[in-house]
Amino acid sequence: VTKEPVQRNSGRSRIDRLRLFFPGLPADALLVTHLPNIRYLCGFTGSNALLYVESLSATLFTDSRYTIQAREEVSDAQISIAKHGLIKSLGNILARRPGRPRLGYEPSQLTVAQKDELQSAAGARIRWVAAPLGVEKLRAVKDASEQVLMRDAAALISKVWTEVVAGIKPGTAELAVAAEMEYAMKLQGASGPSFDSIVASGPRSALPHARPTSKLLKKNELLVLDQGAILRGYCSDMTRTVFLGHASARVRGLYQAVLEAKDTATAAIRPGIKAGEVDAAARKVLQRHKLGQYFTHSTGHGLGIEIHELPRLGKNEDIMLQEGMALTVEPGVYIQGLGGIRIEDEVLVTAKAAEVLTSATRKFLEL
Ligand SMILES: [Mn+2]
Repeated sequence: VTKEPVQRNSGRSRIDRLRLFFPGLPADALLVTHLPNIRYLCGFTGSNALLYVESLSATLFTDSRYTIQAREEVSDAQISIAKHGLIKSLGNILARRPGRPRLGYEPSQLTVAQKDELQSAAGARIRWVAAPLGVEKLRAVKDASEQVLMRDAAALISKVWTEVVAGIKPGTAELAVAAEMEYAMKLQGASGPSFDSIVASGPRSALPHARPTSKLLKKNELLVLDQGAILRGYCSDMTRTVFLGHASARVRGLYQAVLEAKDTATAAIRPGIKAGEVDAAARKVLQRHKLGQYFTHSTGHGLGIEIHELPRLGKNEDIMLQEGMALTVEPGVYIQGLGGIRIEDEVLVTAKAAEVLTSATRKFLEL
């Protein structure tokens, strides 16, 4: 186990930056139950944990399977190994606090059962305060140590893709290509794929989120390959579309239009622009090519510890891009019967523009 120290930004720990949200909620403490948020805040990577953050201290609750691991991984929080359930342990602490503590919680993450259990363990004194997306907002902006991890994960998937694609031949099953891709990721040091790899050939490539099947790749088909790897806890995500055989002028034209949309949206990225404006830039290019109706999803999304994070690059999204955000840019067109084309790069928002992290060729490969 290698310890990834929790990075401090300008002297403030991540937990301290989270505490800055307390007055606005308002809350006296925050209960963090989403494991990626817990990992982000204190470094713990186990599968069972709660993080309780008060204004002067923080406690990670986990179980006895993680005694050693917690000691190795956790910074900025005390560790409590719960003997009779994590919620119960936290409830015992809350029951001893004076007054009626205002407890912030993650409404999209805390289950009704957890809420009920804590309520009964703490003697119904808790004042619940919904605290949506606080940690997620911090996570959207990657600090220097995270930027290194994002670059490395993107470099890994670029290398894996280039190697695996060199061996692709008609007669191979989509599932076999996905298996090759995910095997190669692990050989290169990834802990696994950041989502189930998409390998979609022929008419199936018109399904933006196709699952690979036992369908064999055939000559004269489009092939969409969308995959990412998790390296030291951080996700990558990249899509390329290739053709088996010689593509028609129409298919080449579609490819160039999608590439132009991706490049135009990427060029629009800088701090201060709204996420929706990046989406609009991609959409405008495809509309000019009379392909707007075939672009049926948003232009991209943030990523990091999770494959989908803030911000979303979608229509009318008002969130302002900031230096340090990691984003995908992935326009596509999907035409029933013919197939689909998507080209996806990952970028980091720098002081003035976008740094493209994924490096596999964007030339239209005809294999
Ligand atoms: Mn993506």
